[in-house]
Amino acid sequence: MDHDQKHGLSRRALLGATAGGAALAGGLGGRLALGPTVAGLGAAGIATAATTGAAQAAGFEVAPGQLDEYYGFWSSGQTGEMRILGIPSMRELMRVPVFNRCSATGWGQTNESIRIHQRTMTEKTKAQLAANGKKIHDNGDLHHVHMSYTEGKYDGRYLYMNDKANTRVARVRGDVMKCDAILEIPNAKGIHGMRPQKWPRSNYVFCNGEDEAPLVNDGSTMKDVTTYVNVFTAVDADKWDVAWQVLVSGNLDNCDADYEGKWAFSTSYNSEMGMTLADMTASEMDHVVVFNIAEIEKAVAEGKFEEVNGVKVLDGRKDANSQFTRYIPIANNPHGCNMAPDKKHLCIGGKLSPTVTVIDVTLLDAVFAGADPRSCVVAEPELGLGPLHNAFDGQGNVYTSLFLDSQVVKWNIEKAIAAYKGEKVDPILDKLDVQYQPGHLKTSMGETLEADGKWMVCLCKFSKDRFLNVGPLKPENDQLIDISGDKMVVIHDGPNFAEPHDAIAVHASKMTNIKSVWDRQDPMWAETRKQAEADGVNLDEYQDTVIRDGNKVRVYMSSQAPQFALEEFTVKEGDEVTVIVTNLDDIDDLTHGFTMGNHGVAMEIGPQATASVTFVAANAGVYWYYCQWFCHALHMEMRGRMFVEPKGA
Ligand code: K7E
Ligand code: CUA
Ligand code: CA
Repeated sequence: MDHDQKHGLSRRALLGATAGGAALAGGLGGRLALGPTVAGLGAAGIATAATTGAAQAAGFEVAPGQLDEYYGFWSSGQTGEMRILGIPSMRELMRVPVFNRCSATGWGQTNESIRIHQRTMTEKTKAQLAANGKKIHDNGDLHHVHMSYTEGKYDGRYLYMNDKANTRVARVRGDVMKCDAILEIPNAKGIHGMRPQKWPRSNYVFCNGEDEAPLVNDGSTMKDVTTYVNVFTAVDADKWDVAWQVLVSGNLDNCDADYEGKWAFSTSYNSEMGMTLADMTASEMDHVVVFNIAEIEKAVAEGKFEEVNGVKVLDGRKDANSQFTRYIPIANNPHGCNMAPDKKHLCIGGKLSPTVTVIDVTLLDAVFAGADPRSCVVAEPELGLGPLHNAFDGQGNVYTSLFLDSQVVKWNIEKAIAAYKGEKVDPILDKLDVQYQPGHLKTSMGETLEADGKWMVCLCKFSKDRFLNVGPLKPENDQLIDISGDKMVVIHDGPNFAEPHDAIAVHASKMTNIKSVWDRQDPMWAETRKQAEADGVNLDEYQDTVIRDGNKVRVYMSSQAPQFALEEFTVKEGDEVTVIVTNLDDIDDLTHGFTMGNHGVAMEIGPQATASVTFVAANAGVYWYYCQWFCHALHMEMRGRMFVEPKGA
């Protein structure tokens, strides 16, 4: 296989970076009690640099101490988090909680994370949550992760993701890999397909509402489906608010955007507006909706919208005959929607049809001018059973997952176009068995103008016999595939917990702004800082202050390995206690934690970070708190006592 050769150069470049990183760790290690161990690791890292040849012979394997060439950003489906894997090693590097409650980091429990959850929460949702004794939804169904773009290329600023379960989208910062914004989308139901704008930059994040419901969903109409609508939403990616919405005919499944900033596209599997499986699959044709961004922006600027729940809504349904949308007929129940990096071709997975429909987006102006909507279809190759998603190598080829055939098919766009014109050419170049039932597949940099055709990850829905049996619930199987040659080759099976739908592979060179230590002034805890100032506490210095404010108690304690500034504090039964911990350590990888025993309270405090958590001290007694992040040889000793005095004492 020519793979090793092809990857050799960049791998060596990466090794250089590793050696530098190891030297740095060794230097910092001296400041830790655990210094010798860290320094030892550093030496091992340098040693591997000499064994490059052996590592390359091992193919995809990234030897201990070496770094991956790509960051893989993975969705986790119903787990609700974003994951970071290395490609090609397929090692899991990090989990970033977003819609889920995280036991390790306190996400969903710290005041900082609850504020992010609540900032855009509607009053209705707040009331519904309160009725259930909750402050936030702590589950999500995160299908799609995409990175922000500048001129069709990844820019490393943000990752965007959807929550189908609770109709939300969220944003993760590219510098600290923490979620900094969640948005509950009004009017729409079940955000599924989601993509950032690619050109000129990601000003919008486009979001598909999958589920049909009355626009004013207050119980006044429920079973009359003629009152149901579906909503396409453009989120302002900078303000993190809804910019505008367009009502559409039929539901919305997956979406993508072009490389010119002119269009957005959504597949619809329920143009029938059916409420049963039989009704949803009744028609011969469904459609792809094309959104005309310029026309929509013009109408919004001219005030030609209706305001619904504080959002600017335009009517792009078929009957409205607007210039906002066009409906391109596609064989029944399409699914994937992927824009090729040739800037020209949009590929639609047929799902129930064995075809992928290729739309030439340069022909869409004519369609908006009145041409037959199907006139933009330039190819429709028959590829196999259950085509779902498409990925690209930047060389004119497409990789399509075949869910029912459990295969990936590699085919050529130009050949498919020639065949559509009647020429006798077979567009199919290769077929590969995968294990089993693939959904999304992702090529390295494949959703950008820098598609490089090196690797593909195929996210299989089933793993059956591929791993040791772990009970009725099996892992999924994310398979690494070498696409650098003519033939696709499965290189690695990657078990993964429920349930990655989608992923992107971003070259490590794009992630230049990742930090190892927080800025003291980070906006994440700006509000906590304000409270501290009001309390006369300086969060940049040693803190051991307890402030009583009626029955509210604020406990400020800084942490420096291996000690909390406070080794004890006293509150009264029934007090609402807020513990604010600032980690004054500024060493790479020196995270502390704060766990309050028997109170269901735990959080992460990264180097130079502040985190806070609020709970009620309900029962009198002695409670130990401790640092749950192994930070020092005396980490076990990093603990203290909370005394809860009986009421009236
Ligand atoms: Cu096909 Cu939600 Cu992208 Cu799953 S979707 S596979
Ligand atoms: Cu601090 Cu463990
Ligand atoms: Ca249908």
